[in-house]
Amino acid sequence: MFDWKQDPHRRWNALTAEWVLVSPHRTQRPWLGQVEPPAAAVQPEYDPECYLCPGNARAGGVRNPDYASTFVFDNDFAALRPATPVDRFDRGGLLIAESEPGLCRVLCFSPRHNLTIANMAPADLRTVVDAWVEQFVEIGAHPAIDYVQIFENRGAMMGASNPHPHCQIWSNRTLPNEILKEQASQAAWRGRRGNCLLCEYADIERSERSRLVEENQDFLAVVPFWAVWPFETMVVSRRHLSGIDRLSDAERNGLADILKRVTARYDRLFGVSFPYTMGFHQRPTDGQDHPEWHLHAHFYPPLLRSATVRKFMVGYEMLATPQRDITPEAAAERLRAL
Ligand code: H2U
Ligand code: ZN
Repeated sequence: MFDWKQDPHRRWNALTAEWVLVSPHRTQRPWLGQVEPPAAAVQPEYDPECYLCPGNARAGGVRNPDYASTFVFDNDFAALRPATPVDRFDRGGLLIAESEPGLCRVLCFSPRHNLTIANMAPADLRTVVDAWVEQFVEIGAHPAIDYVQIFENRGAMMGASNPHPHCQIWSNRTLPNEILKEQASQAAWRGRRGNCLLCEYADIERSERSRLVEENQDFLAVVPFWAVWPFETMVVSRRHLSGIDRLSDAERNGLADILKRVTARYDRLFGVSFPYTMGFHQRPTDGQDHPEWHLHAHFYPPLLRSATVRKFMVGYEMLATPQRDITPEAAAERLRAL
């Protein structure tokens, strides 16, 4: 008989319409590969060298104000610029390029250089949620901007250039690849079933419970059935809403609460300030209603079996299909146990 806990199988990602290969029996294999250096020692509250700390000068020479809460500024090395003229290039339908206007910002979560989401007071984290909403609304209202991507790269292993807790906001004229995939799946589901894909998914997860990591009145956090990264999680709103701007006052607190709980569990997993890339997925800001969209956040942490052994997306995964060893259910169980 087939054993879903042991035998190789593939799982369908209903959000991106892609498969992931699951090979649980491989968790036994030995590791002689790369070991990451241990994470940097405890950070100070204020670092005179940090370009995000209050009062310090940034790379371009601008000095940060002596801010006391959140702080937003236009990225000094922005990947996208608002004034980019519209242009298009097409050579035989094979060489296609388009100019891409957009806007990039950096948002510091607090003046404290060492205060991560996992350790923030709920009221301060709520202020960060408010800032996310404000940025989403303000940037999304720009007629040339159809998508606002809010994301946090946490930890040197994820390429974060600075340990000072902050996120980035990249926004642009067209829909990014991941958004296009999720948009297509959610719209198709709504067209076929007249219902929301993630509402139905959340119902299944809440009744099965095997992949549930955290839950409060407004949100749940699961290791998705189709997770690729070993300890990947998805935070989903319980109510059907298309974006963070539709959160009620209580739900904003609920979001702060679940993010703190999830990141605190991550930190406890391997006893380090856990690295990850996190970001929100929500409706495009193209002026349409987008009832198919259901607000959620993805956490993609790179760590595999300890603070120093990471998963590499290479080989078969680059050339064929992503693969994981530990099952999502086993990962959820480990995160729940902490
Ligand atoms: P990470 O989130 O990957 O750490 O990147 C931080 C961003 O901060 C990065 O996009 C910007 C970089 O361009 N930055 C500034 O805008 N000003 C600076 O003085 C240094 C870094
Ligand atoms: Zn700092």
